[in-house]
Amino acid sequence: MIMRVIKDDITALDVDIIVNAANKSLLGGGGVDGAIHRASGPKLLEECRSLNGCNTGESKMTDAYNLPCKKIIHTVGPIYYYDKENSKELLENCYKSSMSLAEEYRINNNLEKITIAFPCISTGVYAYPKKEACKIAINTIKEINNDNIEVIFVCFDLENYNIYMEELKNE
Ligand code: AR6
Repeated sequence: MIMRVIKDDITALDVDIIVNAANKSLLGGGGVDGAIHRASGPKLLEECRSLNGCNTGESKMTDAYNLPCKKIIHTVGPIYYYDKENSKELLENCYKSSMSLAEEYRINNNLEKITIAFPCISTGVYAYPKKEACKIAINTIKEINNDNIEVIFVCFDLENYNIYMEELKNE
């Protein structure tokens, strides 16, 4: 299981799949979602409109249009103060459902290995405590233990980057 962390803008990455921290409408928003829609272009919104939204913890895949990556997986993280005691399971489900879609993509395209890049889901507007969210991300990916998918955690802010560096040191 390869996991690593970088500090970067996820829209710039030339990987197989990037994950978007979207909302249930899948029709765009602020934060990483806004950045992805701006960089990908209007065709992304058009495709997203056809998906009829997405439940919290679930994921849907689209093309990447003007982005350098090949596909985008849109997942909906929990809203920490709204989803409350279900937040942990819902955040785990985001990583699980995204990894399932990524594995399906890998198999359908006869690829030996792929790389997926995750943002720090729910740790912005949705206010999930960063350290807890980081532990959930790492542990969920570790449990899935898929050697054919390289996972990159993409941190935009220095605080998340330092947390991930610290947590991954112990892996
Ligand atoms: N690349 C990588 N990470 C980024 C980027 C970027 N370009 N921009 C921000 N981040 P947020 P959420 C980081 O708020 O908490 C949207 O409006 C950011 O520093 O984007 O899941 C959606 O439409 C933070 O660590 O997502 C939803 O309504 C992380 O991405 C809502 O926000 C997540 O922050 C989702 O909230």
